[in-house]
Amino acid sequence: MKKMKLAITNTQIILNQKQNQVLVKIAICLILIGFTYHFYFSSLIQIPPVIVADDGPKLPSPPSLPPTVVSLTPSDQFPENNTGIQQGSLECDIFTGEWVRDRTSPRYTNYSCSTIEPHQNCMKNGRPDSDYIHWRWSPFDCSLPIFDPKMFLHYMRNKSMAFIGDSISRNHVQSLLCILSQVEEAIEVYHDEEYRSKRWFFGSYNFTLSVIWSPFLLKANIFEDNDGHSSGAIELHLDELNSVWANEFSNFNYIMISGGKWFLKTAIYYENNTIIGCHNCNKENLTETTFDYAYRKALRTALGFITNPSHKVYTFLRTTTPDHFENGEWNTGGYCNRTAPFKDGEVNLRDVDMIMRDIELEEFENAKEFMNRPGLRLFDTTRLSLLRPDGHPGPYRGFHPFDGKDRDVHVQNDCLHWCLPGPIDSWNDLMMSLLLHG
Ligand SMILES: *[C@@H]1O[C@H](CO)[C@@H](O)[C@H](O)[C@H]1NC(C)=O
Ligand SMILES: *[C@@H]1O[C@H](CO)[C@@H](O)[C@H](O)[C@H]1NC(C)=O
Ligand SMILES: *[C@@H]1O[C@H](CO)[C@@H](O)[C@H](O)[C@H]1NC(C)=O
Ligand SMILES: *[C@@H]1O[C@H](CO)[C@@H](O)[C@H](O)[C@H]1NC(C)=O
Ligand SMILES: *[C@@H]1O[C@H](CO)[C@@H](O)[C@H](O)[C@H]1NC(C)=O
Ligand SMILES: *[C@@H]1O[C@H](CO)[C@@H](O)[C@H](O)[C@H]1NC(C)=O
Ligand SMILES: CC(=O)N[C@H]1CO[C@H](CO)[C@@H](O)[C@@H]1O
Repeated sequence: MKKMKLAITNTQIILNQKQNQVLVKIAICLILIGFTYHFYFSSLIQIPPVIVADDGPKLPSPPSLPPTVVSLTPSDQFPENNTGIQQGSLECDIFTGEWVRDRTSPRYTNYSCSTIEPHQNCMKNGRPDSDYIHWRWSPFDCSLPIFDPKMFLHYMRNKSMAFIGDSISRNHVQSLLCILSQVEEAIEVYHDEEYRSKRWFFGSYNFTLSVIWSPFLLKANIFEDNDGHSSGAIELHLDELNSVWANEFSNFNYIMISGGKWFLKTAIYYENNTIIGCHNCNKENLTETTFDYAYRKALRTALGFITNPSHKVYTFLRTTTPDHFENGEWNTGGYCNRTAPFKDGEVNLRDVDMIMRDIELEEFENAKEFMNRPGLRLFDTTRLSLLRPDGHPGPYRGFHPFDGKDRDVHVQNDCLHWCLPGPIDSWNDLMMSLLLHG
């Protein structure tokens, strides 16, 4: 079979260039941008450099952080094994495998789950094919049980879990909510003004689930209005965390954090409150700095905080999510109309995703080395996601996009987020497996 490769195109997927009005409107809800509203919190809450909470600990400066030996008393142990659920070690690398046919009906539908956000509700939006729903991730060397919502909620009794990242994190949480709704309908107890951060409560289990929008994990000033129109480069503080999640960090038992595509944007980089460079600015007096520097620094700052011995939050670090735009990018007519998964070897990671994942792996290993306790896990979904070009909304991010229109009319495609139900549901199988066999 002929090797199919996704076009390796410009790594600058997200451009902050001024678009004409129409494109700007289209771009609002979009894709790589996720949500492009004014960054409400970080511009209001200024945190002093390095210190996150008023009474919080100083950020260590990895990688020179010395391995601090602390012995945990039993009550300090991770909360993962106080449920009586049998735990064991993973039998294999669950992230290496293939997508296999799954003829059982999907775990939820647009009927059974009422909380699917419109842009990911492909069924309701009229996507004509449904084959993409009938696959499940299967590791080569061991079996991966299907996520058991009852067991998960039992496990999470009296606990709190947060997903911290960009709109892909919200995509993941939605999948989890839909699956859990088979057992209990969560009550939404909080949302921010822009509906980017939300919190739900499962009353019968005293379980709190949050999603916190923090696409950089760092303190960032984002100058975009409600129409997604940028009036200036993002100001990114590479050595300061976004206080929205950092101040609340110790209230969580589990977190899933991730970085990603936002780091490709035009941004001015700060360290110690001083400009140290700029990505994509083309300004003479600013040193052009590549995004990988900022990405590495961001993960190092975040992981340095997380692995601080005074913290004991079980943490998943999710690797980057590849998109599947073909014959163009999100803003240049790219689309994703495949209807079946790739097989291993049929597709290669693009440069930008490879660079990001390599940084994630290196910083993860680096952080793990300095942490002398369990509770930091790599959630390495990059490659298994790469194999699913068929799982994106494409034009069906909108409601019946072609109704009353010529099929050739240009419709904005989303080849980054995932349809619900869809491939991202398997991420929960993987998460459960890691929780049980951590
Ligand atoms: C669910 O999707 C189907 C099309 O697959 C559509 O006919 C129906 O109206 C949708 N229902 C809801 C409640 O979204
Ligand atoms: C949950 O908390 C309640 C009240 O503190 C306690 O009675 C119960 O044993 C706890 N359950 C678990 C599984 O920790
Ligand atoms: C709910 O869980 C919290 C810990 O997250 C605990 O402090 C509280 O007592 C629990 N409440 C009940 C009613 O079990
Ligand atoms: C950070 O800046 C302050 C002055 O603003 C300076 O005193 C301090 O030495 C700087 N720290 C580092 C690590 O560069
Ligand atoms: C760069 O030059 C512009 C225009 O001269 C000026 O406004 C800005 O403050 C300069 N930035 C730095 C970091 O020197
Ligand atoms: C995808 O779209 C392209 C361009 O419109 C078309 O040539 C191709 O046949 C389509 N593929 C599928 C599987 O529909
Ligand atoms: C890893 C670990 O400590 N697992 C234990 C969790 O709790 C069950 C029941 O108490 C034990 O059997 C496991 O050994």
